[in-house]
Amino acid sequence: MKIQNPIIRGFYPDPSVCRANGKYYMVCSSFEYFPGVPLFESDDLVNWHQIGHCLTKASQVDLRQINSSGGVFAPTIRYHEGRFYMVTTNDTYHKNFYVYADDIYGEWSEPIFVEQDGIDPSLFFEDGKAYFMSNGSASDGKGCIFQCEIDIATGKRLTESRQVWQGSGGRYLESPHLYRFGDWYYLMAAEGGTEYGHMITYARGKSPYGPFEGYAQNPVLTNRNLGGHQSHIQGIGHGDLIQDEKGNTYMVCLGFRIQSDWMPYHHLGREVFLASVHWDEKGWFQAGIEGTVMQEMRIDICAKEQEIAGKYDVTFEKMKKESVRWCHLREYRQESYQFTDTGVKLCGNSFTLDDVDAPAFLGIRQSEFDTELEVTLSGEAPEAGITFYLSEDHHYDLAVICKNSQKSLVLRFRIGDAKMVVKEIELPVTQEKTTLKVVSDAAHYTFYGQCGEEQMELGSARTKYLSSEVAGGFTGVVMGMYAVNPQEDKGLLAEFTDLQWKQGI
Ligand code: 6LW
Repeated sequence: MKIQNPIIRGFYPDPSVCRANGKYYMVCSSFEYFPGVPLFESDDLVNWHQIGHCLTKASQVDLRQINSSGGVFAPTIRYHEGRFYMVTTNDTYHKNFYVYADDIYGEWSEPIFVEQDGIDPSLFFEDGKAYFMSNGSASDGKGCIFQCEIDIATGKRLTESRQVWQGSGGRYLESPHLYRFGDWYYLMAAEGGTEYGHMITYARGKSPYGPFEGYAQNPVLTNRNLGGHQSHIQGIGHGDLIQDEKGNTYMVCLGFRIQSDWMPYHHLGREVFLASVHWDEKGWFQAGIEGTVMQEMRIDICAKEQEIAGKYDVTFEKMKKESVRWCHLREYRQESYQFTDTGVKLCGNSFTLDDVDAPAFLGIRQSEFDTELEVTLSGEAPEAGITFYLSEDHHYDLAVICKNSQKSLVLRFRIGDAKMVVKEIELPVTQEKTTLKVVSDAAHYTFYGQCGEEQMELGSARTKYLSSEVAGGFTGVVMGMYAVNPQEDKGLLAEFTDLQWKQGI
């Protein structure tokens, strides 16, 4: 069938996938956002819906005051003897840990830490043994994959951490996953860095520790040689293999959509792509279309008609049913969010969007370039509004500020060290409600606000200043409703109603 990539759209990087009980489960990295590690379910690998998160309690992951793009890095999900395991790194503290759940819809365990350094940890189970691998540096300073056996009940290392593969020579060897297919063990990894040179490589050997022989045609999957009009999908890498019950093999991986030909910027984050895998008679595999990933691909897969996941309307009514999609910055402070029948009331604290902390922020990922958002804001919060947020240093805010009972409509851009108020308009004292509106395409956000009866265009900003190429980091744009309340006066609330965000219009 023909599928449309990405299969999960918006900021959901570093996918890992497993199969259990006739379904597929996928996890992605989440960095400073809480809850951590979004968890998806699928019947067919093509249509995915989010069912929750793996890290839902502060006791499982400490994200307090971590910089953006710190925190939860690439996770791996595996299913073994009736139990799901999710292993990841809190990069800010350089700690690898896993949590487990017997019921995929239930809560995950407290973290179990493993004393092996590196990022992108992964697990492989065989014959009563649990192998743990992550990336690291060899004694010569070059990247390599380390592996040890652990006691899966306690996380204790049972063997020394051994160097098992040094990759094919690309920089930033990461994302190792070990598999057994037939008589061979396959070690797959990413190289090149999660940028335009990103790629997936692999090697195979006769034992879980190798020695591993690299695939002669590495990289097995990359879009690094496709420029300009050849593909707007770039940065393909960091993948995981999965077999269906018939033994067909597929790969999920990350990639990103650049804005257009010759506009090598991406602001929607790294997203999830699907590619087919084909085996040759010697037991090596190829992936994708001649080793590349395209937006539209014919894949030999038996799936329901694809629902393009990013194309949905976000409304409060819809989000009541899909509340797993909301996210917060670093911490969830329950007292900050009061859901009502028609929307949400936010009680701000003293933190602003510029702080490396936990402002009142209710976010949802932007999943398409073309979007149209409208929301009505009322209440007496000192500052409240919506933000298109990449990091504490890069965000565009459209807000109502209330000072001495005088409300003003404010458009403010934060682009690194440049912080500017682009427009400030006093609102009539009789105006209780303000409609805020943002229209985006691949290149621009345009901001509108209501003053009296009039809806005014306040300004526009390029999307590229919220891209990883400009701002750095590993995240993508999240739209947040937020409030700031310097005196932390609990009576000063911001009420958001009538949210409508059409994506993929
Ligand atoms: C992740 C690494 C990577 O840990 O980016 O794309 C890092 N690959 O494997 C952060 O997502």
